Amino acid sequence: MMKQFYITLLMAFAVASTVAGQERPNILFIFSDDHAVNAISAYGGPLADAAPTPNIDRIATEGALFQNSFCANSICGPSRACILTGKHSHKNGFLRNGNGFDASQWTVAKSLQKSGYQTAVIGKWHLNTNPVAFDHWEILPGQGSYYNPVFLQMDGSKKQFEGYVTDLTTDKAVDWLNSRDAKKPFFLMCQHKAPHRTFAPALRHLGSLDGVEIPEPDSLFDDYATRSKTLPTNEMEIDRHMTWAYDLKLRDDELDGVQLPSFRNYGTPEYNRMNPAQREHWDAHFGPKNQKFIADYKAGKYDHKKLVQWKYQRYIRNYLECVKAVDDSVGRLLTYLDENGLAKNTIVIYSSDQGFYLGEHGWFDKRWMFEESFKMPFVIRWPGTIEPNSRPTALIQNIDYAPTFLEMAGLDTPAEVQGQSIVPALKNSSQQLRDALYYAYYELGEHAVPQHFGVRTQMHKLFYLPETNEWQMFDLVNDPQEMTNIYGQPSAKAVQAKLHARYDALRKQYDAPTYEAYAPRK
Ligand code: SGN
Ligand code: CA
Repeated sequence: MMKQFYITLLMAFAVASTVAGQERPNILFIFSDDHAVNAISAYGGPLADAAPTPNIDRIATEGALFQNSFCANSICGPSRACILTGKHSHKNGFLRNGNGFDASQWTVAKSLQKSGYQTAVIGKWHLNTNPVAFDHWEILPGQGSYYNPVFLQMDGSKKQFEGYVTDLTTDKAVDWLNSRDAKKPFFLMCQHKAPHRTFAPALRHLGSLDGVEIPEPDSLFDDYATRSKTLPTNEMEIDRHMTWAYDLKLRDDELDGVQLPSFRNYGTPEYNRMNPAQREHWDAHFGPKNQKFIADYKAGKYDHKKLVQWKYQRYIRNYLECVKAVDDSVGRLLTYLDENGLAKNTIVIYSSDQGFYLGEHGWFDKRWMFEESFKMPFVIRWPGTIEPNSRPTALIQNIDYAPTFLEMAGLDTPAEVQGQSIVPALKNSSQQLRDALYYAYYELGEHAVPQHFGVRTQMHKLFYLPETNEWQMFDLVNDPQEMTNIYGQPSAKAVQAKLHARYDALRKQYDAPTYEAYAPRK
């Protein structure tokens, strides 16, 4: 009798959700590349006053800003694969940039599309196989280019477009929104290349931070003492590894005979792509600044410290100017939703594939499980469900996005998915979802960051480097900049044992491979 009652109830529910199907929320996922939380003003970091991001902040004001959002593997392709599959890298098979995404596996796009969502992805993709289960896609080949970029088309052709990549990606997203079937809910991934290396801003933003004071991070001159012995051999220092022409926008033909200490020379691929008018704009901005720098350098005004400071300022200004166009894009999309009556029933998310070093520890790039690159921004607006100005503290990870989207769309999550829906934390910002996160980084080459595997709780972090057999442990409350490894310290003993136990349990839970399975070949 009772059983019959439940079956009837279930059937009624199924019918109701089909009817309500038309009401299912749209999901607008705006995603950028290498955008650190410290470069989003809503996160309140040290750059917030110098370079505000009003449009991204608007999402946070009208919705939620997750304070503890992390990636599973701090690198581009792997992060995207985690998002699509809801699984850690060793399960979705995309462990390193350069792998090919196995598009035959389950993805969230497949479920959404099958259930009647219109799906599209525009912009950076970086998975080396074509998107599957997207009704529409138009993606950048590989890393893509900033100026006059090429986009891969669904018919296999490549088309070049005049303009700036962030603006073009937004134009294409808007075009798709205009052309979609308005009767169906949509899932749109609008994925920017910016502010990824080579940190090339929209021309209209060049110089927009001139005269603005940009503070240096405390650890710009980190000496890497008290942590893994691998840190000094990483190749991501602003001091020793930023390249003059490629990263710092000082071309060989502007050096006026000066020999600058340099790591490598990758040339000026973005400058080479520009048309004459674009180059004129670029040169009007950088030319006089470069001339002054070279003259001062010749006059002996740059000691080592000053040179690093100059590089940091040049880098951070370009990076933050790139962010401005991303923020403009968010603003355009929010306005589009407002003007088309879509704001109420569209969930808007802003995130980025991983964080980035903005001079912290003297670095650029990412990869490490240290906070700056481990953290992913995650701001989300869902009118009626999320209280405005929410600041959830739950530990979330990119493997959670797929099950979250499924719950938003009223769909079941396949058992193989390892992440969990964050919807409970959207409804209640003090809701916790887990007590610890697992992290795994498998890359081999560029920037010389070694493989490492770890666990993070609300207050601590523990990770292991198989190549050097080193454990690193940090007290995130008392040492938020992670300057001192406390592994093995007597006072850390109890917490250390607990972290080891959580780490082992998570590796078991996620069926993590042995360290040897993907170790670099000697
Ligand atoms: C490129 C960059 C690296 C960067 C990787 C990964 N070099 O190879 O600096 O770490 O991408 O970035 S570049 O000369 O091509 O700019 S990721 O975000 O795509 O994972
Ligand atoms: Ca990236």
